[in-house]
Amino acid sequence: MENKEQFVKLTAKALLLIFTMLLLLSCKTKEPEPEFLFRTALLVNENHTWYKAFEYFSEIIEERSKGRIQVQVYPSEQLAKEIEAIRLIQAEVIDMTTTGSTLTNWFEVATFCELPFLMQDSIDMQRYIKGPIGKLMETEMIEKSGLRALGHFQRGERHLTSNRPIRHPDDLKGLIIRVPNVPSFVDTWKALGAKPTPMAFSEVFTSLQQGTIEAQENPFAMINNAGFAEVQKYLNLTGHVLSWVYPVVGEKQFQKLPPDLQEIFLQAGRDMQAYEHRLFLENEKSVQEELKSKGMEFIEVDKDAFQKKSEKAIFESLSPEMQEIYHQLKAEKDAA
Ligand code: CS2
Repeated sequence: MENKEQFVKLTAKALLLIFTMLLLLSCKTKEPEPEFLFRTALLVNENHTWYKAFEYFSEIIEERSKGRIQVQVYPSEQLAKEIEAIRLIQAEVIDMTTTGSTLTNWFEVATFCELPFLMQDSIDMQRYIKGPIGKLMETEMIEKSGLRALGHFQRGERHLTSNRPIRHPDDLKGLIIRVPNVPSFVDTWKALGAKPTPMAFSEVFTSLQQGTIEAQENPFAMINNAGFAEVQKYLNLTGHVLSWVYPVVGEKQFQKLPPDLQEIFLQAGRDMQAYEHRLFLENEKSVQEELKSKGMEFIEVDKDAFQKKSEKAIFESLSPEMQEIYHQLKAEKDAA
């Protein structure tokens, strides 16, 4: 008798459990599934302005498309490293990322968005982005790499970090420095006397910690974001590159959107750019102090010596066609 009662109780419990699970499942299926899902691989972590900008993009696009488009953002190269991300977007496995001069591996003209010693200030940069070179970059990007630029993110100057102070190129002798997978970066640091090693961004921290590399170079924001102050003592103010990156979407994926959603997508891209720029300017105000408070020592360097020693190698690394563009850009700059 007792057994029978227990059996009934247990069956009732089991039925209740099954009922609840079915209810949950049915609730879940009632949530509208997005018609279009865009997966984004970023190299920075959640605290960086690029990540925050993509979060914003995701919010506004979901709202404006009334849930038809959803954007998922994965930080810290969790989904893919930069080069891999580009290939995965081309294969339509993922859909969005940020990239810049790494695209030189697909089309040469991309080198100009991050060529050492080319741009001096944001005025130079804006002139290039909006001028013929920027237009050419965006068309080549679609044709040669299957990516569409949704705007651009302006970056701060790149500086060298290390565990011994570097004031002059002579101090670089044999220094193993990580550079992104960008040919002009390799040529520049070779000419300066260091040993450049191309490596994905997410591997840099551990490699510095383990001593397989001794130095790296990036803007203040990235140095701070990646926690390099924990493994690097000196921030040598080389300011050797001023650059921008593009938030991009796979062109094939973009073309699958109906015209009304394409419009929403492009407008959200423009809004994301403006949003990121505000965050970038805010962050630039405090980031140097933050790095100092984390123990980094800022070192003034002989910038001219760096430029003079690498200029020729940088120019010679360009194909004749790109050398022609280089001259045009310099002439434009002098005329401005
Ligand atoms: C980053 C990149 O990997 C890095 O150091 O700063 O954004 C780098 O500038 C790129 O590879 C650009 O395409």
